[in-house]
Amino acid sequence: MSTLSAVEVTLVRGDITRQTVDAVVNAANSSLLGGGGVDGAIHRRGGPEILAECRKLRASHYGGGLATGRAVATTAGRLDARWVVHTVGPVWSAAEDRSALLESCYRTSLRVAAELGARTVAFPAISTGVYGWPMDDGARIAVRTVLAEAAAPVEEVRFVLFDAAAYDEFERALAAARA
Ligand code: AR6
Repeated sequence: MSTLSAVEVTLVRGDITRQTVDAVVNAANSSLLGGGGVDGAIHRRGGPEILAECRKLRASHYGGGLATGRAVATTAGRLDARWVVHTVGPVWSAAEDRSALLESCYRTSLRVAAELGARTVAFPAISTGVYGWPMDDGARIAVRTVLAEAAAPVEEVRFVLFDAAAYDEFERALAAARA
């Protein structure tokens, strides 16, 4: 069992595409070819270089797309970051517990970022938008997984929350995890 990491976990309310970090995590879909929400914002602000690399990934190792819970990195284009780590969250289901897949998104994205040498990593609240995951549970899984898994060279994990409600849920989850 891992102890609480020395990695600093911070919360910011705002737009993930405005962050200065080494790696920005994208809540993508398995096509890797863009979409709405965070994905749309990252491609819009990051520019066509990101999509060009995603297309290359689809033409090589990821012909069938990126599986749910997995992660892969590309350039960050014009974002103030070195890499975008694309991950595919699970769609929320009331009938089936898909928490392990959401945990896997955070764990695998952290691993990919760490392998690249990232010291600062920004995450959105994966799956809590179009994919319908309840914010309280999504925040709990995000915080718990990052506290357990983040390790050197990562020094800071920053959750970038789009609105006050999301920020409050993450604040609650972080306080509960540290209690
Ligand atoms: N910065 C930070 N957070 C944001 C931003 C932003 N610029 N924009 C939205 N959010 P979503 P998902 C919040 O829908 O649920 C895409 O079409 C948003 O309020 O981006 O994993 C993909 O291509 C929510 O809390 O991702 C996939 O098809 C959270 O980020 C699908 O959506 C995640 O919302 C993925 O759905």
